[in-house]
Amino acid sequence: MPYIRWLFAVCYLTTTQALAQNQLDDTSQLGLLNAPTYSPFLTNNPLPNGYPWGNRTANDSNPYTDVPDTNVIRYYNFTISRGQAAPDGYVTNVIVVNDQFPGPLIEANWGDWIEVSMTNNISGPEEGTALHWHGLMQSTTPWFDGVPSVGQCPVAPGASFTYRFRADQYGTSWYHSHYSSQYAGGILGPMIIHGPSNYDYDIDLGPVFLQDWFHKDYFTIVEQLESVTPTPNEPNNFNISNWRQYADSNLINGKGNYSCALANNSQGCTNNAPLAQFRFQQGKKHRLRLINSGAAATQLFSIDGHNLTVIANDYVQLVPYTTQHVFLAAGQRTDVIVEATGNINSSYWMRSNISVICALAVEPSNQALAEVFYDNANITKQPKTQPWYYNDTGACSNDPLNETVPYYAIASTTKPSTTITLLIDRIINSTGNMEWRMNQQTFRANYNDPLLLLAQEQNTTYPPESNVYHTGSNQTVRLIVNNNSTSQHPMHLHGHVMSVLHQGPGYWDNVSLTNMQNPQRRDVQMLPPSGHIVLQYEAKNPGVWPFHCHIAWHLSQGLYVNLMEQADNITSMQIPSVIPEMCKNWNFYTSQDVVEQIDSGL
Ligand SMILES: *[C@@H]1O[C@H](CO)[C@@H](O)[C@H](O)[C@H]1NC(C)=O
Ligand SMILES: *[C@@H]1O[C@H](CO)[C@@H](O)[C@H](O)[C@H]1NC(C)=O
Ligand SMILES: *[C@@H]1O[C@H](CO)[C@@H](O)[C@H](O)[C@H]1NC(C)=O
Ligand SMILES: *[C@@H]1O[C@H](CO)[C@@H](O)[C@H](O)[C@H]1NC(C)=O
Ligand SMILES: *[C@@H]1O[C@H](CO)[C@@H](O)[C@H](O)[C@H]1NC(C)=O
Ligand SMILES: *[C@@H]1O[C@H](CO)[C@@H](O)[C@H](O)[C@H]1NC(C)=O
Ligand SMILES: *[C@@H]1O[C@H](CO)[C@@H](O)[C@H](O)[C@H]1NC(C)=O
Ligand SMILES: *[C@@H]1O[C@H](CO)[C@@H](O)[C@H](O)[C@H]1NC(C)=O
Ligand SMILES: *[C@@H]1O[C@H](CO)[C@@H](O)[C@H](O)[C@H]1NC(C)=O
Ligand SMILES: *[C@@H]1O[C@H](CO)[C@@H](O)[C@H](O)[C@H]1NC(C)=O
Ligand SMILES: *[C@@H]1O[C@H](CO)[C@@H](O)[C@H](O)[C@H]1NC(C)=O
Ligand SMILES: *[C@@H]1O[C@H](CO)[C@@H](O)[C@H](O)[C@H]1NC(C)=O
Ligand SMILES: [Cu+2]
Repeated sequence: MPYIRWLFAVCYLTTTQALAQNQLDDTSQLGLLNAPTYSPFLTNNPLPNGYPWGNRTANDSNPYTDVPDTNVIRYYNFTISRGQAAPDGYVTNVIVVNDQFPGPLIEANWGDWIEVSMTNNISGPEEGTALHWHGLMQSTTPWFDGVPSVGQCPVAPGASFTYRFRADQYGTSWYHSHYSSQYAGGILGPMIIHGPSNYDYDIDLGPVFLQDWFHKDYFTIVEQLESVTPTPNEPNNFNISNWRQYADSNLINGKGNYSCALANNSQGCTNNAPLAQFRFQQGKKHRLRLINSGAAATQLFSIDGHNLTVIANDYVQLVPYTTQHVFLAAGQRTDVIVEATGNINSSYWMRSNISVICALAVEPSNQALAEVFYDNANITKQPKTQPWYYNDTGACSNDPLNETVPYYAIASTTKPSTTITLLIDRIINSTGNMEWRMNQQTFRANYNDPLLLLAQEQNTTYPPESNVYHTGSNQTVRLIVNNNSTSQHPMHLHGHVMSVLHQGPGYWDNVSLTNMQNPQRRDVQMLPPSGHIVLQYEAKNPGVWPFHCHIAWHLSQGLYVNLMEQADNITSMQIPSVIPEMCKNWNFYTSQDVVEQIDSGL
């Protein structure tokens, strides 16, 4: 395997002459002025009240229990393979879907089913893979949540696999690979699910990916993160360079700029690569669907001279509020409405900055720019606008909980059926490797033996590194997460929306709760450095559900637990035969080839 990797690197070095920004199939119009705009599919019949979701509204239809039956399936074919691209002008090796970076859009109406047939064509070297559909509930289909060792085995090299799941939430999200830190290499794409709106707007400009970008391929980064301390007599030194991976640049819709002078080897590097562009129509209200698809960094988004009206966080619609900056952690989404109040000939900078107080990034390439052109603007001239003032205090946390109010109110109970307290820390273990832990235990996936299949066979006893917490038949689960580290952690729960009952510095005081009559809900919530969050969720979705940090490198190093929910009900579920078949396939593959599982696996 190392030999094949080396060969691959040599081929790469000899073929990097005169490469354009993107060596991939550039049929995607994401980030171009002629990008499409979006609206609900109105073709399926009948259309009660004119919409596929009938008379459901954002304010009086429960988004978790009242999913419409549209009887429509949206089909997609994905092929995953290696390629090369230069999103910021610097040529890197990538792994992508359908030769596109970012990958193709998945689009559906609320209540549709989505069927994605994917083929793993990753070769030179080969790797397993799996795709996760971020933020969906996967109620009755936990095996299609896309997490190896949990609901499925990895999809083996050369194999195909079909995911079939419900568009059971509406709003903005994305899909990404959930195999090691593979998504940082490019396996990701947008997901738009149309549903009722809480705000009138004119033009849906669609996905706006915000993403830190690394020139080293993800595998090299993970190898370095997994390396041992060079000096064994220097315990507790978390600051050695291999453990501090700096983002090389920052991208908006897969495009950015890197200063080639910073590169050790600037061969194949182009300065001033094209930036993403957006078209505004004067006087119109534009919807932008912001998605932080990065591996690590948090993003501070703004548009010069324009207010942002925030209408949703993750898949949760909010009581709209106006701001000039939006802060997104890895995995989070924010939908904003921007009214084009400028002159018809004008242009403005869109900005997304990585706060270097919150993340490791190379300056000044940590500041992503994109161009916003009004109707009659001269598109050969760059904007000349100034940023909004922002005092970066490095709080590294989401907006105050009292200021983000869900549009559809759901009260939380002060008496959950059970409470689980999780303490996050990191250590250097006895062999000199760094490990992230939850309650003193780091996580490691067993690709060959998914927990859901074991649970169905009534095996509920696993090795400690599976990090399984059983919530049994409890209906409401509270998670208290205390952070004994100076890093922030965007915590993501699969298969549920989380009510965020408190956040703040230090460990939780076991008392304070915010806005219990209608607390903020999200599927990723930032845990502040040396702080805490208190989360609560309804445990009515039988399955095994990952709860983890969405910083790819932290997850790689074990910051992950599994929550096994309603285990008694898992035994009676009809798991489709493709799940055990894919495991047979994977087991056969691993009996022939040694899989280099150098990290937690997820
Ligand atoms: C929505 O329509 C259904 C029938 O299609 C009806 O039962 C329900 O009362 C309606 N709800 C509202 C709020 O109009
Ligand atoms: C829900 O929103 C609609 C339109 O946005 C509005 O007409 C209606 O009065 C609202 N209903 C409630 C209960 O607030
Ligand atoms: C997916 O590929 C199959 C087999 O080539 C083809 O029949 C089908 O039409 C494709 N579906 C889509 C949505 O492109
Ligand atoms: C932004 O919003 C504030 C408060 O609502 C308002 O006073 C200001 O005029 C707005 N600015 C722009 C550029 O729209
Ligand atoms: C647009 O800008 C370019 C470069 O600054 C200039 O050469 C061109 O004349 C401008 N076009 C118009 C229509 O003003
Ligand atoms: C920025 O915020 C910090 C903390 O709130 C404050 O101490 C500092 O004075 C502020 N700086 C400016 C320039 O406003
Ligand atoms: C939220 O709480 C902060 C103090 O923690 C306060 O300054 C702010 O005014 C509150 N905002 C709202 C909308 O209540
Ligand atoms: C230390 O951590 C590394 C990386 O997770 C792991 O490979 C190694 O087995 C661990 N060592 C011990 C003694 O547990
Ligand atoms: C349950 O599964 C685990 C993990 O594969 C295995 O180690 C254990 O032996 C199994 N227990 C039983 C009773 O089969
Ligand atoms: C509720 O969850 C706790 C773990 O948090 C577990 O020990 C207990 O057995 C569960 N109760 C039921 C009734 O399943
Ligand atoms: C938090 O970490 C420090 C060392 O970094 C340690 O001394 C302390 O015991 C930890 N606290 C808890 C509650 O584990
Ligand atoms: C779990 O199974 C029990 C007993 O069959 C049933 O009453 C309950 O509704 C099921 N719960 C869920 C969430 O499916
Ligand atoms: Cu983390």
